Amino acid sequence: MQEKFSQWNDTIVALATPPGIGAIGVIRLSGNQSFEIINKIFPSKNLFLQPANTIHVGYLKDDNIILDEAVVSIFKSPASYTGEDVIEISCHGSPYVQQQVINALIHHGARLAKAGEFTQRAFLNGKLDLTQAEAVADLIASNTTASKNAALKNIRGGFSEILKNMREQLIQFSALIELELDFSEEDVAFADRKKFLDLLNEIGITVKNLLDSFRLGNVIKNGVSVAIVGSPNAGKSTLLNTLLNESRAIVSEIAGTTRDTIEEVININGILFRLIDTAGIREHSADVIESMGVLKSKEKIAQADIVLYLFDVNTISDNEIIFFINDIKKQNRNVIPVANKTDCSIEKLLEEKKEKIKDVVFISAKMNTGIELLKEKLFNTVANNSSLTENIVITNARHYSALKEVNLSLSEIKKGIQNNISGDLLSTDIHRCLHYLGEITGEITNDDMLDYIFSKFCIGK
Ligand SMILES: Nc1nc2c(ncn2[C@@H]2O[C@H](COP(=O)(O)OP(=O)(O)OP(=O)(O)O)[C@@H](O)[C@H]2O)c(=O)[nH]1
Ligand SMILES: [Mg+2]
Repeated sequence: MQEKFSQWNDTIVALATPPGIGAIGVIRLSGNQSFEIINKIFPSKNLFLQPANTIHVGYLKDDNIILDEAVVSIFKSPASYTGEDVIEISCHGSPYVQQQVINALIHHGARLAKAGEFTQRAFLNGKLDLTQAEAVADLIASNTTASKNAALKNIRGGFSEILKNMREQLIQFSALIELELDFSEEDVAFADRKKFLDLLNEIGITVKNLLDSFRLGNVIKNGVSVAIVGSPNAGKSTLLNTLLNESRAIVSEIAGTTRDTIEEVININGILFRLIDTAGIREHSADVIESMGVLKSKEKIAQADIVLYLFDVNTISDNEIIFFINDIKKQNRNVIPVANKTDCSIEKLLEEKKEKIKDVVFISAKMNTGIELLKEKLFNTVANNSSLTENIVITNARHYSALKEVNLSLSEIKKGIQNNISGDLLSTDIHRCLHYLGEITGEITNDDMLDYIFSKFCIGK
């Protein structure tokens, strides 16, 4: 065991907390010489002799000069984040002090860690698989409940567990088929083809669900862009302000107030929505700047995940509304029709609109009515509560593309069985599938890919 954890001769060091002034700063040290190095600057006791997972207060000294008074936590290999001997020094939060301590550690034999190197070592030491390591980066970058939960679930190994099960089941069959090859002259079948097909179908469903979850995964990770569009004066900027609960955009009774697009972010039930207020669209404007704004609005429609088509329910004709909605739908956009200014309309008109415009949401942006319903609608367009809390959601494009390959190779295997192909060809197909599954968890990988993945981490993680 010890052998495995000494594959690097160097000990790495980095600041684990963000650079800058803070209450404390944590410096992390990992490697074979961690204790030797810390002992050189922590004279009050020999930390190597202390039990694992304990903390110690004392002065950090170099050349008899006090650097800081710090708290030192010790973790012994293999029971640490990286699997190596790890020391975490919590010193005072002055960038100057931290730099001095890091310099002293380097002076005594440590080397500055590269981005993600601690986690890379954890992965290479078998402490986590690649999906878990990637989830660590996702967790650090998470900014909503949903993105945090998705990352945490993956760190705990939910996704890895599913992949591991698939791999094990496939390996079992693959072994039986290979056994048949050894007895090829006797024409025996150890692997029950019918059972294998059932298993492939079962795995296929799981893979499909994972692939389908990527759309939601993308939303969780990157947020949803929502363009608020409509005629001038419909109340788009008012709606943006109401949704944000602040006076962000200029509102006026002059048609053509908003010229450039304005983007702001809101969090609805743990999902980020990027709201984009656009210039009101009218086709014939003599104003050059307004026309440019209109062009930009159309561009935003093309880029948005969801289009909120807002109209003044009291002034616009049904034909105009339907024409606009169809126009957006033609661009394959998800559109939510929103009838505004219901505070100055009569009940009968609203009833009529409800009948004619499918799924219309009634609001008054100015009076703040119907806004909760609109938020609910936005949320439901991308997610429902159960899939956010219960299921494993794929948020990583690398996993997604490997799973697509898994899916393809599963179909190949199935086709092969149905066509009664020979055992060795079947075995090749199964190995291809296992290869892609292994790529996701990192069982099959190469240095370039690892360097690429870990370079996206921050220094000190
Ligand atoms: N009565 C009423 N007036 C509203 C409502 N929402 C907006 N208005 C008014 O409508 C006018 C236009 O509002 P804006 O939010 O500037 O409209 P806009 O769609 O952003 O307009 P442009 O930027 O010109 O395209 C302002 O005078 C608002 O106060 C509403 O729900 N009820
Ligand atoms: Mg506006």
